[in-house]
Order: sequence, then structure tokens, then C-alpha cells
Amino acid sequence: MTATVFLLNGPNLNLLGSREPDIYGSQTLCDIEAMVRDRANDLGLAVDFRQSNHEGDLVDWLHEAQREGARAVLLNAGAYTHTSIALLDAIKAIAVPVIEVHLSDPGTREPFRHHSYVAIAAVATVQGLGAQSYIVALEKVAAL
Ligand code: CA2
Repeated sequence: MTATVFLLNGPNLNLLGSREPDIYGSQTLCDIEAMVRDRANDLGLAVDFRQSNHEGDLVDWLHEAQREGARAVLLNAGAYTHTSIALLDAIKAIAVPVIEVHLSDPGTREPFRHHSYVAIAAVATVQGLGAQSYIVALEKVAAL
């Protein structure tokens, strides 16, 4: 059976491509989804690609990844990365490996972006490569 990777995107990422291209690139989330699907196809992985602006949706989807037996979760939690103990607890509560993904490198930006709750429980972080961060994270899953 084909392994499924949940790719979860958090708040404001639905607006990608519209503003701040210097930080996040000019691709839309749809463009990124298409890139990810192409690469996943090559790697023999299925992708469940989602976005929500609501913290609880991301928590529910992490639980769902566990219930559905996902191979891994790629999580760009957006700004919840820096604030959400609920997401940290959800990642700790599931056995599915979670890889943290960011387009930018939050460590080189404002100090309030330097701490990541997600990183505490994630098995790896890929950041600062623009849309390519998602591809590198997917390749890490294939190598798990
Ligand atoms: O670099 C990343 O991927 C981030 O997760 C993006 C988040 C930010 O809060 C994190 O610190 C790093 C923000 C996504 C906001 O996306 C926008 C899209 C269009 C216009 C403005 C922001």
C-alpha cells in the first residue's frame, strides 16, 4: 500500500504569493502543492495537503495522521510555531514522525520567531529554502 504523508500548513499560508515575496517567494500555496505532488509521485508517496488558519484544525489533523497510519507529517505551523503548546502536545501525543518545515529561516528574523515549540518534538527541521524546504522535507520522509 502507498504510504501517505500529511502536509499541514498553518495560518496565512493560503496568502502566499500575494505579499512579502522577498521573504516567502512568489509561488502560491497551490504552486507549492503541485511541486510537492510531482516529487511525491517520483518517490512513490501519496500526499494529503491541507491548510488552515485555525490552531485546533492543525491539532485535529495531527491526531488524524496517527489514526490513518500516515508515514509522516510535514508541518509548517506558520506563526503557531512560536506560540502553540497545544501543537507541541499533539506532536508528542502521536507516534507519527513530524518534520517541521519553513519557507524562511525564522532564526535569522525577528527575535519572537527564534523559539519553536514544534522543534521540541519534531524529528527534523527544514527551513530557509523557500518552496524547496517542502521538497527536501519530503525527501527526508522517503529516507526514513
Ligand atoms: O517561513 C515560514 O514558513 C513561516 O512558517 C511563515 C509564517 C511565519 O509566521 C513563521 O515565522 C515562518 C508566516 C506565513 C505568512 O505567510 C504570508 C503569506 C503572504 C503574505 C504574508 C505572509
